[in-house]
Amino acid sequence: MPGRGALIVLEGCDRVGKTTQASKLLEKLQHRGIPTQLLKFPDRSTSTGQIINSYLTRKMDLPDKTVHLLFSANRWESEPQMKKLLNSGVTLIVDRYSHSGVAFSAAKNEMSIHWCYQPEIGLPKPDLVLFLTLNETAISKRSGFGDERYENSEFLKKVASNFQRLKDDAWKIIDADKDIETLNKELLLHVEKVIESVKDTHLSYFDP
Ligand code: 2DT
Repeated sequence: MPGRGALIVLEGCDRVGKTTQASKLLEKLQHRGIPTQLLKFPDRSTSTGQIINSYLTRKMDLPDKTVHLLFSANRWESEPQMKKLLNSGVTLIVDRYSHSGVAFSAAKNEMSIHWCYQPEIGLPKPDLVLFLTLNETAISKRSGFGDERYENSEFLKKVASNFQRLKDDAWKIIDADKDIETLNKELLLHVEKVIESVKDTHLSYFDP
C-alpha cells in the first residue's frame, strides 16, 4: 500500500491564530519535501461557499438548519478531492472542519450536537486535531471582532463549551499564548509525528 497523507485540522475559537499557523505549517512541510496542501472551511469560492459568504456577511438570511447543512455540503463538495489527495500521499492542513460545523451550529440552541453531527458522517476523519486555546486576557489583547455573524463573545463562549464536548483521542489541546514561531514549532512536532504514524494505515471516516 502506498503511504497516505495525514488529515490535520486546526480548530479553536476566533483570533487564536489558526490561519497564520496553517500557512506556516504548509510552508515548513513543503520545505521539508513533504507533499502538503492547505484547505480552509468554509471554502467561500464554491457555489455553496458563496451562499455561506452572503449569510456570514449578513447579505442574506437563512434558517439555522439550512445554513448548517450548507456548511456540511461545502465540506462534501471537497470530499472526493480530499480523499484522492490523501490516498495519493498528500498531507492536508485544514483550517476549520467538521468540529467547527457542529460547535457553531449547536451554539444556536435550536439543534443538538447529535443532530449537527449527522451530516458529517462519512467524511474523512482527522488524524490530528490541533485545538488552539487562549485565555480571556490573551484574547482581549488581540485585535477585535469584525462584523460577520458569530463574532460576539457570548455566542463564542457557547461555541467554546461545545468544542470541549467534541474532544477525542485525535485532539491535542494547545495553549496558543506564545509567539508565532514558538507555537508553530510545537505544532510541527505533533504534525510530523502523525504524518509518520498514519502513512501505512487506512484513512478513517466519521462514523454514526
Ligand atoms: P472563518 O472566519 O474561519 O472563515 O469562519 N463555521 C465554520 C460554521 O458555523 N460552520 C462550519 O462548518 C465552519 C467550517 C465559524 C467563518 C465562520 O463560520 C463558522 C466562523
